[in-house]
Amino acid sequence: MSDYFAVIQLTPPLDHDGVRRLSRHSCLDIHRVQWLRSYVASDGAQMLCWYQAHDAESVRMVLRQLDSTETEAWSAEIGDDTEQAPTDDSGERVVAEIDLEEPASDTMTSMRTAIVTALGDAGQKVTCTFMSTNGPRLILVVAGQDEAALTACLRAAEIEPTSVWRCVELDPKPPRLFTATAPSTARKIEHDLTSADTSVDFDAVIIGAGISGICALQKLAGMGLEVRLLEAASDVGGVWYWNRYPGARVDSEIYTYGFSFSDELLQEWDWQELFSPQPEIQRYLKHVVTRFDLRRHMQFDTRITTAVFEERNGRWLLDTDTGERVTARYLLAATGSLTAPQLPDYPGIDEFAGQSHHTSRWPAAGVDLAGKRVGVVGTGASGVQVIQAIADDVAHLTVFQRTPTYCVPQRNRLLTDDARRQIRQDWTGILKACRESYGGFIHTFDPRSGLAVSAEEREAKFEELWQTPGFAFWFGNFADLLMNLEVNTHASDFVRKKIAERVNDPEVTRKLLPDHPFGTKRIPLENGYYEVYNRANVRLVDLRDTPIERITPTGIRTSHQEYPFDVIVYATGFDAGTGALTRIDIRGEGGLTIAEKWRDGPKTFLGLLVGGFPNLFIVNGPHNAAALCNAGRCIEQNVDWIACCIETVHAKGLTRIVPTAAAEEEWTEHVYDAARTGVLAHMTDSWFFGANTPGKPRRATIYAPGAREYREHCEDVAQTGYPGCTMY
Ligand code: NA7
Repeated sequence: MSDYFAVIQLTPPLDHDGVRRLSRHSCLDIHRVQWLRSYVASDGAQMLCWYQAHDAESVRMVLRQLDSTETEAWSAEIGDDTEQAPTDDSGERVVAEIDLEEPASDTMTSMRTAIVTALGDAGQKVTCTFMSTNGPRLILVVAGQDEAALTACLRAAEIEPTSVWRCVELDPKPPRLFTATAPSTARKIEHDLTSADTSVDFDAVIIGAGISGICALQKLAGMGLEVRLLEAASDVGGVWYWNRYPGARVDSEIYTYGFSFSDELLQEWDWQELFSPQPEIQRYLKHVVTRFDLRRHMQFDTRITTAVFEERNGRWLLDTDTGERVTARYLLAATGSLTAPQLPDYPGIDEFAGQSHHTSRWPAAGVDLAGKRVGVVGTGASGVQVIQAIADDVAHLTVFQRTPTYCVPQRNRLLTDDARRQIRQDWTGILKACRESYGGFIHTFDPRSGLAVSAEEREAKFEELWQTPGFAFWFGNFADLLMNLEVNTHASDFVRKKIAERVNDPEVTRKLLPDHPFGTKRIPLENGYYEVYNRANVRLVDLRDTPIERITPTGIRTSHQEYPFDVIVYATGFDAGTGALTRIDIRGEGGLTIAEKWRDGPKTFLGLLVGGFPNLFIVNGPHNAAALCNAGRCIEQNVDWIACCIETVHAKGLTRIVPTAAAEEEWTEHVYDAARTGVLAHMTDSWFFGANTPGKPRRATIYAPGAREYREHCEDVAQTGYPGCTMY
């Protein structure tokens, strides 16, 4: 991070509260720009701001976003030869802007020192200097309010200032943005729906206490909104609350996954493993809500059953399964994209007499699998984790596989003190790398084509990636891995070879070898998964050869035979992207439900807004890069954008935002077109295209161009005044 300053001409002049609001404006976060200080001219028409950011362009983008026209942003060196303002300081200042003829920075440094010394000798206390590193320009901030005296002193030192103006240094604490008075809990249903009451219980209600909900709550509450978070579960965690199955573990390098909004949090939380298990992540999330005092905004064991947008009042009316009703101006669905569990529709599924559990509804008390006959249906990311975790404990394990997948080694390890120290030291660079990458991960594509290198080099690269932890083989591979089928085939062959090397029985190997292009289905990360099939107590059933016909009271019957079980584990995934939302009765304008709206596939604007559903924001929903992203990183991007959007609506004195039909159509087509490019055009069956949910239209739920391109689209919309959205 470097320091930047900007001189902003205010049109129209803002009052001090307005400027303070800008100093904490959520749009700053979109570009990771931190406002440090501001000096506002007495006539309110001009201000000097000092920011920290990665580059001047980020600052310029923010300035454009804040409607601050006629602005300049300069990278600057902050002078260290100035005096601190006294603590009882009135904050009154005079700013002198000086355009110098000599751009060389060493000359400027000595000139600045000379000017500061001369002014000091003349009794002027320079509190701060900004020396532009892009041009011959110096800005001096001097305590007091005497413009004429400062000008005279400068002239005495043979310096002619370009302009001198009186100002006050503002304390950046923002006033409250919103004014709803929140009840301490949701209310029993009591509203008279026919009343014209436009008040709301809360500025915003968030559905879900997973990482999206916690992130959104921290952000919106920090902006001064009255926020209530409602969660069906009994505690925080979202997927990390529900996915308690043995072996559940994150697939992101954990230090890239946690929240980035607090340096203190980064410093004080010690991650234990490179890829944390579920309990550790849930502990972290509990720590975060306690640490930032967020629990007081949360209500658990409360499922929102109905959400109706009242057009007349411009508010969301929410009913819960506990018989309560709350109203809110904004509704944030932090419901997750892989959270609506899906059981297979096999006949007899309710007749099984033993225990059966979906991986994402695993009993909190655990399930004793020791010495049991266990069947696992499904070999996606969850199935792979549970299979490799339990194979040792159970008496016998039968895996029912419908489609073989490419798994790559996770290479998990314990994090040492040294590793944690290094991560903290590199933190800014790590975040930047994730921000610039395709999937928000630490891995970035090799810019070369897989065809631009020799076969030996390609193989060596594959081997290097294979040895690297995490998704390196997927998202650190050749740039055209997902665009060029020939490159992809080389990678697919490499992984198939690796699988074959690890499995002893050729017939089992045959069943395990995938035939779709690598990376067109979610790649599970594994720790010893393939070796499981060399065990005497493990058997693999290929459902393409012998499909399941029914679940019986004692087990699973395929077209070939019946398999008896004590426990059946359904690792059969989720109604992805849309399921969490369509399972709630959400009604927008004209009473249309979101399930009806999305009958032929999701339609969204940026995957964040939905036409006909004003003030509904979706975090990590369909058509949003977050689903195929390092969730922590992309969710923060989503939340920052939403916060900026809400704040912009509010700053305009308006209360509603909804995308236009044309903008929604355009984004939706863009998402679908993008999913038809490269190897994804094969549309391999998976949740990426809703193919795992019977009866669901085969439409992309993911945003194929990736997190970086997605972010750029979102930023572009915000910077250009939200074209495609109606604010009213
Ligand atoms: P996934 O990745 O959707 O995997 C589900 C698995 O279950 C997959 O192997 C499916 O086979 C299989 N499946 C689904 N329905 C059936 C039926 N009816 N019969 C047999 N097998 C079935 O879900 P996960 O929970 O593993 O992972 C979801 C995400 O969570 C993952 O992407 C990560 O982001 C975290 P298929 O391949 O469809 O033939």
